[in-house]
Amino acid sequence: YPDRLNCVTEFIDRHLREGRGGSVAILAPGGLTWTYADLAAEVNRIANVLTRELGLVPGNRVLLRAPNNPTMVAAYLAVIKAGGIVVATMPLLRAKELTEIVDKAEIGLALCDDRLMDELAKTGASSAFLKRIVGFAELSSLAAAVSPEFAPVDTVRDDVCLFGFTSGTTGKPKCTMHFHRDLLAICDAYSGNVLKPQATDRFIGSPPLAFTFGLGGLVLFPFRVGASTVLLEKASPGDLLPAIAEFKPTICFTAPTAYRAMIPALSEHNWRSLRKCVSAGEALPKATFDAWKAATGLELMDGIGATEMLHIFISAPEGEIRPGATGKPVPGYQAKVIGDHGEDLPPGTPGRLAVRGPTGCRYLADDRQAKYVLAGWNITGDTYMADADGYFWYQARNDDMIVSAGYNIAGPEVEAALLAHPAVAEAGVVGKPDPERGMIVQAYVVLKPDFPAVPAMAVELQVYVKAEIAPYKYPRAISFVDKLPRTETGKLQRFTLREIAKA
Ligand code: 3SK
Repeated sequence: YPDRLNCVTEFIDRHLREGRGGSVAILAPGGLTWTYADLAAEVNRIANVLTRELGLVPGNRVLLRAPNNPTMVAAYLAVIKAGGIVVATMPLLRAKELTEIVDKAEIGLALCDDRLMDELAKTGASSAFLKRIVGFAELSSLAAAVSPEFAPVDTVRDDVCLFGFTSGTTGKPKCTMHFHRDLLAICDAYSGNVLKPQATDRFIGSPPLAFTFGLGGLVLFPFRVGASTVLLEKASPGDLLPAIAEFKPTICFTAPTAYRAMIPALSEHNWRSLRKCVSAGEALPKATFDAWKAATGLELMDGIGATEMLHIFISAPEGEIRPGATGKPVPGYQAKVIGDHGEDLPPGTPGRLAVRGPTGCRYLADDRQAKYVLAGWNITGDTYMADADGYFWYQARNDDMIVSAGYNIAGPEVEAALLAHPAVAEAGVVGKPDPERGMIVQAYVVLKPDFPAVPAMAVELQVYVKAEIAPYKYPRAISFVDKLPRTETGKLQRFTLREIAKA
């Protein structure tokens, strides 16, 4: 990429320069449609407000708080175009969590959807940093009064433009920093080589834009190629299928649990516009891959990414998908499996996943940097196995390994076995302290409607798992629950289950 680069020019201005200003960029429920020219004008107006009315100077951090909607996207790109650093936050965060972000990132200005103002106002009252909160209604009226022209601030490719916060599944937030060039790199590496979208594609999906999975899948990948995106404020599995029927998207981004949840209702909606379905954010159980394929004929495109890496770095394009494997390193990235002392492990041996490529981890002022990046390799915290053909097979998060009576048991493998049983809707498996075995395998199971949560069902599941995988891995304890604890992005919170198991 050129040394002087403001990435927003590549996502928007280039389309206008090359005659695509009239192409549709954004659609949303209620009939809203913005062309690239409409989006450019909106971004420019907000950038003018930021720099002229709100005093933004390059390098300032701006917090965004909104559901996935067009103003959120315009504000996002406006902050970057104006040389600022965007810090998008999950809509469900509470004041305490918002304050941690504001204080860590030293944020002085926030733009907030008016419906989500309450919690942020509490943060504003308590934080020494946050000086100004502008609601979207006020932002729109300020924007209406300024020019729709704005020259991008002359940033360089290694200027930071995005802070991505991740609490992962552990609960202690970390702030990752990403450059202008990183936002293009994920489009050109993963999307360009694996997803291969075209300008005629229409994207849809559920991840919040504050999660970089959603930012890439619902904004950057479509805009890199001049395609369109459907933005849904509500995108539970129950909302997604009717939206797919209404907007006729071709590419869907969501988590494995959402694909699984949509299967029973597929026959009630017209989903047949879909060509490609990306599954990430959590490991894809083979049972879900098989069930989606049986129901739709489409092969889910699995991928593993990380907020630290910005987006997906292992996946497989159509035609090269191997069911049960995550895939191969995305072109431009390298991956390997290493042992406890950093030594390369041979194919077939599970170990720690190490990855490097055009994007990588840069935490803001955080000791955990030294643990995440070793000799230039990012250690993602996942246990993987590579096969002789170079495919990578997910085993577990490193801390999801259950050591029971000397056996190493990957919780997700037991979950996958449980999920293959017709009665199981969801499963979470963790270690439970045990005086004899050190740990035992404890499963939390959500049953499908009409299946009884009785002791005989627990026994049936135990017998079933023993027949599916090595018998020593079977869950010695099974609890039936109504739902599993998940992050806002759909990831299973195993640390919460571990706490429950310990109690
Ligand atoms: O796998 C993930 O959790 C992820 C994180 C950030 C961006 C993309 C993905 C798939």
